[in-house]
Amino acid sequence: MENIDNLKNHTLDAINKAQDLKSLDEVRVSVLGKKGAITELMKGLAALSVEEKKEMGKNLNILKAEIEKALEAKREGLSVAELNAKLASEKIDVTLPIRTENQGRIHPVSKIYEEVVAIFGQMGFEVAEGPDIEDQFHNFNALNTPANHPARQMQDTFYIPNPESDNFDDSYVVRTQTSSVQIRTMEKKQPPIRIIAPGRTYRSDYDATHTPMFHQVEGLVIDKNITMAHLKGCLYDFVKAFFELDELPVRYRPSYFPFTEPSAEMDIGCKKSKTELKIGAGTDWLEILGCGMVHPNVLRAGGIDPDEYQGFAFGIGMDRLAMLKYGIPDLRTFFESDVRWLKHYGFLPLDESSMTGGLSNNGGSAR
Ligand code: 2NM
Repeated sequence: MENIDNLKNHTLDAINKAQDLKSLDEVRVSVLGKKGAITELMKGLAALSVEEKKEMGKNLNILKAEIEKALEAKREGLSVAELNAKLASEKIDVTLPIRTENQGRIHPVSKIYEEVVAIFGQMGFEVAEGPDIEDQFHNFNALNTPANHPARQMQDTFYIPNPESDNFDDSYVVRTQTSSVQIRTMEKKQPPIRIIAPGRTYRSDYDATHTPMFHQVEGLVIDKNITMAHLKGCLYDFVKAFFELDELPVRYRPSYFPFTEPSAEMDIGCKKSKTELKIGAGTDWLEILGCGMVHPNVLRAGGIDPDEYQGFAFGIGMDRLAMLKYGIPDLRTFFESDVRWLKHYGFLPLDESSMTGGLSNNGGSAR
C-alpha cells in the first residue's frame, strides 16, 4: 500500500512538473508503458493469493484511472499552451511595410487593361464579359463571317470538339475575337448600347508580334442616328487620352472586316527611327486599331432592327498597345512568366490608373 502511495505521489508530481507534451509522454510511458511501473505491478498480481489479488488489483485500477485523468488534464493544458506559443511566434504584422525586393508587379497588359477601362469608362461605356470558349454562331455566323471565310480556316482558329456531336459545325472554338460578347449583349438588351469587351482571344499564330493567346478590347455603340462621325470622335478622344497627348495626328484607311461596312483602320502619326519610335510627331504612320459601322446582318443576328438603329464598333489589340506605350520589343516575352522581365516592365500594385490621377501614373511607377 505504501508502495502504491509513493508511486502515486511521485507520478502526479512528475505530471505536474512536465514542461511540454514530450516530457509528459515520457511520464506516461514510465508508468503505463509496456515496462511501466503500474504495468509491472499488474504483472506481479499473478503471484499473489486470491484475497491479496482482489485488494491489490482494485487499488491498482484506481491508481491507473487517477493517473490517466491527471495525464489527460495536463495534456490539454500543455496543448493549449503550445498552440498559443506557436501562434505568438508565427504572428505576422500585416501593417509592416513589405520587403521591396520581393514585391510583386502588375503585368503591363493588366496595366493597359485598367487604363483602357478607365478611359472608356469615363466616356460612359460599360464593361461586358463573355466566355472564352464559344459556339461558332457567336464567334462567326452572327458576325457575318460565312462558312467559307478565310478567318474560319483551321490554321487560324482553335476548334474544340463537341462531345455531344460529330458534326464539325457543332464544335466549339476558343474565341478569335471578343465580338462574340457584343453579340451576346445585343441578344440580351435593346439599344442604346455602349459597351467595351476586353479579354483574352486566341489564334493559331506565333512570332515576335503574334502569340496564340492575346488580349483585345472591342467596343460597340448602338443607338438611333449613329454615324461614322461618332466613331471618329470617340476613337480620336481615346488615342489622345491613352497616349497622354493633347494633339495627335490620325488618319483612317479603308479596310475590310466581315462584321462592319464600311470598315477602316486607324493610324496615328509618329516618327520612326532605327532605335526609337516617337508617337505624336513626325511624318510616319502607325496602325493602331480596326473599326467600322456595324453590318446590318450583324445587328439582325443580335435581334436589333437595322432600319431603326445603327452602330459603330472597333477592335484594338491590348498587347500591341502595351508594346507601343512601354517600348517592349517582343510580344512572346509577355507570356514567359520571367520575374526579371516582370520586375523591369511591371508596375507597382498601388499605381492606380484613373483619368483624374494621371493615367499611367509614372511618378509612382516601378520603372
Ligand atoms: C474590329 C474591327 C472592326 C467589331 C465589330 C463588332 C460587332 F460585334 F459589333 F459587330 N465588335 N467588334 C470590330 C469591328 C472589331 O477588330 C479589329
